Amino acid sequence: MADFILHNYFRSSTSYRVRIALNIKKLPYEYRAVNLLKGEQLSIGYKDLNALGGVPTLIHNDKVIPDSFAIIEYLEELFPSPPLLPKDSYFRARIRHACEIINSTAHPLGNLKVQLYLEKNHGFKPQDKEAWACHWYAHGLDALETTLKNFSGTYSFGDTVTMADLFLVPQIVTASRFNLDLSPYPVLNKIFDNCNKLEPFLKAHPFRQPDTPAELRIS
Ligand SMILES: N[C@@H](CCC(=O)N[C@@H](CS)C(=O)NCC(=O)O)C(=O)O
Repeated sequence: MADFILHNYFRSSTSYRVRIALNIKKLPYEYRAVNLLKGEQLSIGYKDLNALGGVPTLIHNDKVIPDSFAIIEYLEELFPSPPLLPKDSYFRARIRHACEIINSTAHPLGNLKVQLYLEKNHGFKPQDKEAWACHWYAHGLDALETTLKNFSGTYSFGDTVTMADLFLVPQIVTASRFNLDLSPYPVLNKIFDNCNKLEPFLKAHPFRQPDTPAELRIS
């Protein structure tokens, strides 16, 4: 059995964060697809691994680690090279704050379970769901644009990839899927383009995964 098994879904932005981290740290893993559209995240077997019924979940030598942030911090502690956080405590705090803007403000409100709830209980149509997601994604990305103006270089924090980039890139990909206008974010777009020149990011892209449907697949 592989040392690392990643339960994830090609299109999930939280899964995408972890795939980038594993690629940066050069840790091979077995890919186990959890099809969110079929509700596989809610099966009893999967919820034994991840009580919230979300992806990703990492299994490392039989140890179960749910949640992308917990997984990335775990990998960073066990495999500190190359680092995703600098040594300086102030910058570590600011990077975690940038991650949190996405992790707790932008991403959760566009999540599938939220969308389904709005559809079922409040009669949201596809265009209402898109407008809802875009509103909250913009709320997070506005704050991140303002924040990263002060810290970015080639990447979110200076010229070295950090954890913040692992959260930003998947969120931009998701926001563009929901047709959010990304033109107000020149700093974020610059970082996005620079990250997407790097192999660990390219390899982790949703359209290059084993469960990517044939019609979406890119080389
Ligand atoms: N904070 C969690 C969130 C996990 C999460 O919500 N993942 C989404 C996919 S991006 C999911 O599994 N959604 C399933 C659903 O909404 O039913 C993490 O970072 O891992």
